[in-house]
Amino acid sequence: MRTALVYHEEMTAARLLWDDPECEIERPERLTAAVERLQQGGLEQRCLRLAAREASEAELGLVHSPEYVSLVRGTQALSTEELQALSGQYDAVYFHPSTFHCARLAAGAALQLVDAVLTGTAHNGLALVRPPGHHSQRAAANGFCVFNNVAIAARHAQQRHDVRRILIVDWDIHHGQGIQYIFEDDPSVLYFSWHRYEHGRFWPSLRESDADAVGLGPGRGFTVNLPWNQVGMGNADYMAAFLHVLLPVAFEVTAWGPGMGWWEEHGGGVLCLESTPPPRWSRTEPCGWGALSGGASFTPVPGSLSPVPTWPCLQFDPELVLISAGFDSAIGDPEGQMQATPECFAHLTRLLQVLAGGRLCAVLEGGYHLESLSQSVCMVVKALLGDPAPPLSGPMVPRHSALESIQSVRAAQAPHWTSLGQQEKRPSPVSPGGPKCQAAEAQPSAVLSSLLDQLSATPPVRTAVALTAPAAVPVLPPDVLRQEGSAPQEETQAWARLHEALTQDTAFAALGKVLRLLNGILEGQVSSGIATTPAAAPTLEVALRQGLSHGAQRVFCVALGQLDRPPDLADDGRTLWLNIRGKEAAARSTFHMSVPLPGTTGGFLSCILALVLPLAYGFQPDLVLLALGPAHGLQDPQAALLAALLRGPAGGRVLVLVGQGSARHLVGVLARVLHGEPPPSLGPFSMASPDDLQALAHLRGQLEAPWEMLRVAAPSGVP
Ligand code: Q9C
Ligand code: ZN
Repeated sequence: MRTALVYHEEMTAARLLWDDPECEIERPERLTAAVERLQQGGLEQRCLRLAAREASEAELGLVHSPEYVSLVRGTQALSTEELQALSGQYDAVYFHPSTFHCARLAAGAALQLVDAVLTGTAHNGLALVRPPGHHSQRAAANGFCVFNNVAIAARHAQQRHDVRRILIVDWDIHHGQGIQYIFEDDPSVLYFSWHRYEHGRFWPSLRESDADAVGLGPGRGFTVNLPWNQVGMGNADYMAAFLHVLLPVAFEVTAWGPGMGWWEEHGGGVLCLESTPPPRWSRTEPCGWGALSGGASFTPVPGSLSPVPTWPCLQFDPELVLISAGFDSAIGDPEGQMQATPECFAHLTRLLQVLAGGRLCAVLEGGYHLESLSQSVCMVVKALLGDPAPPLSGPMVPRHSALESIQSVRAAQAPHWTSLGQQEKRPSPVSPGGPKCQAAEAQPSAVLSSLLDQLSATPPVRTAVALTAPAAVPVLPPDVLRQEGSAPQEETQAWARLHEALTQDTAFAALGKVLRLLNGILEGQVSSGIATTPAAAPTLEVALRQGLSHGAQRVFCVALGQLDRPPDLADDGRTLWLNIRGKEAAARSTFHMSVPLPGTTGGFLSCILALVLPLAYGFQPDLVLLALGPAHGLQDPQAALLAALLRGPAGGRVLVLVGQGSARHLVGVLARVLHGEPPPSLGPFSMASPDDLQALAHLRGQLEAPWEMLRVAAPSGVP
């Protein structure tokens, strides 16, 4: 992955020239600390370094009024007293003689990043800038922000690169009301923000920061606000917000965009709406859930009923993802007062990397605790570079208040997004033992120092592939290791005794290679691997037992196709077994469940986001085994998405077993995503079927007491 890092030292010039406790946290050291840490961690050197340029006044004019731009230009010549007087006209703003230059560099850095990514010079990147941008409005500075860097970059991408659908993810802890105002009636930009809100008591204390602000006119549903009503939100809360709110919508928006005809779920059916972008909604009769499945191409007639409206150009990917990357949402920050640890930002980045073909541009916003900010920035850059993300620490139990927020935003957005539209049944009560204790307040200093070691601890080999049949050599990325060696003969023999099938020649040879690969993963020499085998079921069992006896505390087994859990395997909480296949959804125990493979792309996504990943992140495994057994039924892009996302929960330690009968092409596809490349698009969108959703709802009902990451609403009973 080529990752751009855009920066310019001159952005450290602006600083506060008078006493103002409100503004003093926005200091030049924010940038120097982050850059220094990137250098110390050897990360800066791995990036494509780009010096920021100034945005032109025409580019600033994509978002700001000419009068406002001239006003800011004029601040270059003002005295300190005049600067202070002007600053006082805005909320939480200071000007410095270098502010105009810095703010033009900040906007220019965002533009350069977008240009690099959209021309293919880089795959993704980060712009380290000040002043920040997301509070700034058409004709007003606000909250340390002068020009709206991310909004300008979004408009530029649309005008200069012909990109239409853009997702902006604002994980800064303040509401980027500036971005919201700029795009609130525009369905070509989906704006997601979470923010400290405390029922409106926290700055900027706006009514329109609440969950029921969903956008205006044609932009309804394209503003998604997730207000946090308590401080102390942590890793579990942030991950739940992405899995249960942002990603379902992000995957769905990519399917329905300007230029393509518009569809809206209504009372269990689908309405065909005006085509692009609709000046007003014109409604027709519902045509049923199946309306978006099937293969025929179709030209929408606004206001008409459409029989089989699957669209040949409907792709799952948005064309570009911009992150308003503020780190005042991280632990230790005086503004946010939240608990999320720096590695959480690697996981959030990883989740977004499966969108838009990996075209991800992060632009710094806030972040005022220098150590927390620097480590979080490093985590994002590591994730952008494709390195495995360190596992999340702390109990993965979302807070009650977080679940209330998630529930309210899902309810507010349900009319606009089919994947949030299915009303949840009453959430099940808290577990019999009483509510699990919430994450104890972690000490920022302890968390931040222990994390330092993890920055350098990356296995020397990222991906290794062990093949059985030399004839079946797939196309592999150049730096993927082709592993030829095997485990010692005696070790392989000992395990082969477990099953008759493993003593047979090719199965035995494959087992030796699998054991060698697995040992490499467990010992930290290799991050992830793929092995082919003619005997998937017994080989999976051996890999599992070997993992458990060689240091893994918990192993998550995701078994696709005909792969049953070994009956004599202890159900002691060290193995979580999820089978994806067959007819029925069943939780046989807390650690053994099965779900049918959904027949639609929408159903498949729901299965991953609402079931597989919440279980995986809740279990906190140190090894993931993904096995594609006989009749697994997965298409290559589905397998790739699953593998890409399963790199998250166990520090990148994933072993994929591919049974014989799967095309060799699949091995190449999997190797690329395990290596950090974005998965290919899932293809045409088709909505989840009622049966698929029913199966998920059934499992959620049975499992959300022990697996609280499955919850999308606060439990009834005890708060
Ligand atoms: N007394 C960014 O993080 N604080 N801006 C106001 C009210 C202003 C934050 C406190 C915080 C601005 C980009
Ligand atoms: Zn902020």
